[in-house]
Amino acid sequence: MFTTVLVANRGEIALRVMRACREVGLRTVAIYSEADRDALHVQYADAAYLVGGPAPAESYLNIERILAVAKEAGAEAIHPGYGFLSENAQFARAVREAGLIFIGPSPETMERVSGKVAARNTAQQVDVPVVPGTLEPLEDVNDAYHLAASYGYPIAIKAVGGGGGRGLRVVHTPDEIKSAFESARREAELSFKNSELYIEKYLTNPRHIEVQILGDQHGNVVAIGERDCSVQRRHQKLIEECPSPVIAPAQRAELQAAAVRFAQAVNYVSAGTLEFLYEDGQFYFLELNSRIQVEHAITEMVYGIDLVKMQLRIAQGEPLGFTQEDVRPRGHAIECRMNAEDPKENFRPGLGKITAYREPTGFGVRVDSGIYAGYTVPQYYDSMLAKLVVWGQDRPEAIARTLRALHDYTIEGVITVKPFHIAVLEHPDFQAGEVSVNFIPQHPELLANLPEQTLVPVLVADEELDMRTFKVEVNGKQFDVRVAALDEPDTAAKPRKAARKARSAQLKQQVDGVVSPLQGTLREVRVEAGERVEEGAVLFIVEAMKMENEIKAPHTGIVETIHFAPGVTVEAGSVLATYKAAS
Ligand code: MV4
Repeated sequence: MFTTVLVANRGEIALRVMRACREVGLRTVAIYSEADRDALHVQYADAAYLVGGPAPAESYLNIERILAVAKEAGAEAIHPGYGFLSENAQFARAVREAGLIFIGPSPETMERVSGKVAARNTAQQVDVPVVPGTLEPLEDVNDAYHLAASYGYPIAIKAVGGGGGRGLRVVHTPDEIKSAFESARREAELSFKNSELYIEKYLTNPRHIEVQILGDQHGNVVAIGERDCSVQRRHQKLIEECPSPVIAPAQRAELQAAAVRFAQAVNYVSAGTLEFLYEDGQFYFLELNSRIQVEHAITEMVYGIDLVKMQLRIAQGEPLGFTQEDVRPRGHAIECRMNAEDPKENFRPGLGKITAYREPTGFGVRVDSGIYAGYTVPQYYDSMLAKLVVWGQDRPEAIARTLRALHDYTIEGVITVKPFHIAVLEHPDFQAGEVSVNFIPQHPELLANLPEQTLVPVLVADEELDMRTFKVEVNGKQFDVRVAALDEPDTAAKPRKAARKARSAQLKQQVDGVVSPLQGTLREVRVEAGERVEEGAVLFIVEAMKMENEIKAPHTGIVETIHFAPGVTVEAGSVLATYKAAS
């Protein structure tokens, strides 16, 4: 039995886990990085501990520090959320060796499913269909030639340690094999420190369908329906729905039975997901994800099961308490991931300060979010800010309600994928349920027709409010109260107010300058004051989310002033340079 849970994560999932803990009477401990001092999960937890610098390696991936905090805070169990350490068998083992409970499957199970070839073998042994392909890693490139000829082109070369599309190469003709094999091998070695490759027949237009499972510590396993996650870009899901519009009850029973056989073969405990490709009415096992997933909430809406609470109960040693016959779907649910990305710029992450924020509400609408008005999105983490999860009696009602909720959703100050979601949900192919993993590339007009999202330029780095913390005593109890001076007539506030007024006056005139569309670190300044620049010339490099972004001259002219030096953090909307007024 445990009474205190450390949540080794951040953002909406940390909050999601803590809410479940509260409901079952568990104390919660948050960890946070230096970039997350103002994050919601820190405010929500019963206790919060700083674990290190902003980089994930220093904080949310810092196993030693996390275990030390767990000990210090009196936590007896750790929930890893998704991402970060959630599928790290070494972490799960270290948690166990520290005498704590890892809320998830055993490290032995995680190791059994992380290798893709081993997982394919397990699937084959328990009669779960896999994509035609090899059941052993390739010896060399000659293997690849022979096997490709026997399966027929196109083929996929994949990394044994792979996932998320890395190390994946599609080969259409024999003369492409050698270079695809070599580059896949290099990428696999770099990404996974495992250069082993295998081959599958490439399915050209599949859907991505996944099955939710739950297993307890007494050998009981149930499957809780499927999710259709076909609307993706660069292997990042954007829209998911439950159930899949193409799976009828008989095939659902087949998929669920296959998932349960697989889970039992690997002694699966806790929540997990089996991923399948689905084409021409057939499903093929890809991999088992040994974590709670981002999109778990649509399954919760349709099946009425709190999956995170089940994870907590299972970790306490409780039996599932229901059987496969008790698992029945009701209605339809859709999730839209609310990412701070520009869909018109290849989904480039665009961060910044949330200037206005209002969540939709009403029947069937759930928002799991990690943000609030006034929050500055840090550049170090995933660009998903929140999830909109909507339930309807049937698919058309769920689509209509999701559209309504999207229109009711205000997020200002950062560019988001909201217009993309609206366009997909209004698209006749989506409404007909006709989607595949190639949906976005197959509909270039969808992105082309989206409205431009522009940020209001901010001339200077946004000044901080005059925040002061007072220690106060109320009814004999001490509190720290953080107070923002917004409109006081006293001495300190006056110049700030004046500065703000001057700035808004400048904004109204619209600045003729070069604006950074995203928050990040200014890496390079390639222009000097007084220089004449041509439209489209790269003037600045801003790094965010480990990606370098070129900031180009919006028009030809003479640059008069450069407002920032390399190395500083600039905000979304910051004017990096201004043009000389045309005379
Ligand atoms: C495939 C495939 C077609 N045939 N394997 C991409 C990431 C990894 N999880 C598996 N992926 C794919 N494997 C065979 N044999 C097509 C994809 C694929 C894909 C899969 C799921 C969701 C989106 C995708 C986008 C492109 C390709």
